[in-house]
Amino acid sequence: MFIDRVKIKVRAGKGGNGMTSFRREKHVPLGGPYGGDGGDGGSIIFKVDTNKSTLLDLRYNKLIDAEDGGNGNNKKFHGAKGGDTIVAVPLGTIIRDIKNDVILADLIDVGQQVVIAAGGKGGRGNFHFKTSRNPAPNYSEKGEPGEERDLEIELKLLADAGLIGYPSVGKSTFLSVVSKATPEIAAYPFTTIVPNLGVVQVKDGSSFVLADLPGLIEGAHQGKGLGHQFLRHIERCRVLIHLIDMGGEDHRDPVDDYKVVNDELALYKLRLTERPQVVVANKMDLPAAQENLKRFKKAYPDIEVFETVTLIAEGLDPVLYRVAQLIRETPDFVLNETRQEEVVYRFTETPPFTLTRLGEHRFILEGDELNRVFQMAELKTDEGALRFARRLKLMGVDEALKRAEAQEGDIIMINDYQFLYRE
Ligand SMILES: Nc1nc2c(ncn2[C@@H]2O[C@H](COP(=O)(O)OP(=O)(O)OP(=O)(O)O)[C@@H](O)[C@H]2O)c(=O)[nH]1
Ligand SMILES: [Mg+2]
Repeated sequence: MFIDRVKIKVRAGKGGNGMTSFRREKHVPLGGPYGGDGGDGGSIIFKVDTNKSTLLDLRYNKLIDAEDGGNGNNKKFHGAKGGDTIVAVPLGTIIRDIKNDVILADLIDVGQQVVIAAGGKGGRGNFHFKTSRNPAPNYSEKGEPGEERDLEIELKLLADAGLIGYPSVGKSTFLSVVSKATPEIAAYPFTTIVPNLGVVQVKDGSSFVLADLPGLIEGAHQGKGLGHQFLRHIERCRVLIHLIDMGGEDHRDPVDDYKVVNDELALYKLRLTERPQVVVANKMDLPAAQENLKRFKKAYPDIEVFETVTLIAEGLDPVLYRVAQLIRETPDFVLNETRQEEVVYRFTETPPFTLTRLGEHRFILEGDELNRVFQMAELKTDEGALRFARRLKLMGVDEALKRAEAQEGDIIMINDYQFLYRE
């Protein structure tokens, strides 16, 4: 099965909690803070694997997570780092964050890898918080939550050139004779139901990747219009090879076929008709071919037409030279998405918190950054709670509450917790 679009959730590992402990040894009567740091959580990393050609593996994997970091321990022992999870995907995979609608990665290089969700930092142990004013801090940090994202993952094949045309015109035969690829070839339409790729070595020393795509037909035959869903794989091709069955098998008219396929390309949004096309008159061995070609040239006098018999590999070299030349001359087509490599986002454009009044004496505080600070806070000790309060103040929460005219004793909710407001 060829799977080229899936939605999944990824959740990186949480950082381990920092430890609160004190040195207790016979010969050290007043031991200082001695709690170790938590280990960082594991990250989710996407990596190109050239042995993969579809996103099938991801289909059954709705949630991908990574290991949590270990908690810090006594005697300043650090918790273990959580293991990363490596997700292998085919070349040409695009990863989009659904919530923020941004492309996180466009994996277009062999071996390329990108951190898609970063593991949470380990919390710091209490010995980090030792100051001259507070030589024995009775709190430590909890681990930071790992990043969590909903992703849409899409595969767009990376080929320099793509074979297009009506069903049964000989596209797969073409690919099989110019490369080592072995696509299925048969005398019925829609033999090819998944794209095939092959590497073409041109005799001038250059080479390019060629995609054989399922046959295209008029949108009217939608039940059979398999090719349409594969059009987006053409988006990345610089050059199209448009194959025409000049023999007119299946009682079709090659002059018509050519127009119908181009019309279908135009219906698709992404400038497919602007790509240079190499027009190939195939099946020139069939009886009606010469006659049809004459009519074709009359109908399209300005088009350069290459004549081939792909079945016996005749006439192919001139086509390949031309394609290689056009690939060199044609710049990359900029898609309607910005291409970004190796980026990890922290979405700072969202405000650190929002404050909403729920009732006369009740407010709720929400937001990603606020939540992160809350998750890392150690609220069991007074000192820890105080530190949390200070961090909220730094974020501007106190200011916001004042502006919202909160009064002494009002209830402030964060997640499921309730705090009393005191100035
Ligand atoms: N006579 C003749 N037959 C050919 C030639 N090239 C291919 N064929 C035959 O045409 C039929 C279809 O060939 P394919 O290569 O499977 O065609 P396709 O365009 O990939 O077809 P779909 O995948 O179904 O869209 C097969 O029976 C081939 O043997 C040719 O140059 N001359
Ligand atoms: Mg085919």
